[in-house]
Amino acid sequence: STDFNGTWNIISNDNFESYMQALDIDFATRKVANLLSPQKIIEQKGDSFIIKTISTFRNYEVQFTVGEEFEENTKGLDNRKCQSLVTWDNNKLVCVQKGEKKDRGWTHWIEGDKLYLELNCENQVCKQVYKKV
Ligand code: RET
Repeated sequence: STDFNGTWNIISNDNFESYMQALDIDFATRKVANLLSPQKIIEQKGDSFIIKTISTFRNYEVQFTVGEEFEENTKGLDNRKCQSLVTWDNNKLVCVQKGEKKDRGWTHWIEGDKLYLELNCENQVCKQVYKKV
C-alpha cells in the first residue's frame, strides 16, 4: 500500500467554507480557519496512522489502524463524536465517519509529490491538495 509518511503543505483548498458550514462550525471559527495554511504531518507504520493537522490557530490529531473502527472526537472542529472506520480502496485511504451528520468522511491519496484530501459532509465536498515538504 501507499506510503503517506511525511510533512505536507497545503496548496489548494476548494469549498472549505461550505464544508465547515455543513459541520455547523461557527462564523468566527470559519473566518479564521479560511485564512490558515494547515500542514499535515503523517506518521504511518503499515496500517497504523497518526495524522496531524497543524495550524497557527488550532491543531487536530487522529490516530487509527486501517480496518479497526474507533470513536473519533472531533475536538476543536465541530466537537462531535463519530464511529469512524478507515479502509483501503486500492491506494486510497477512505474514512467513513458515522454520526449525527450524513455522508460524512474523507478520502486521502497520493499522486507524485502531492497528497489529495477530499472531505465530505452532507452534500458538501471540500477538495484539498498538499505538496510534500
Ligand atoms: C483546523 C483549524 C480549526 C478549524 C478547522 C480546522 C479543520 C481541520 C480539518 C481536519 C481534517 C483532518 C483529517 C484527518 C485525517 O486524515 C484546520 C484544525 C475546521 C478539517 C481528515
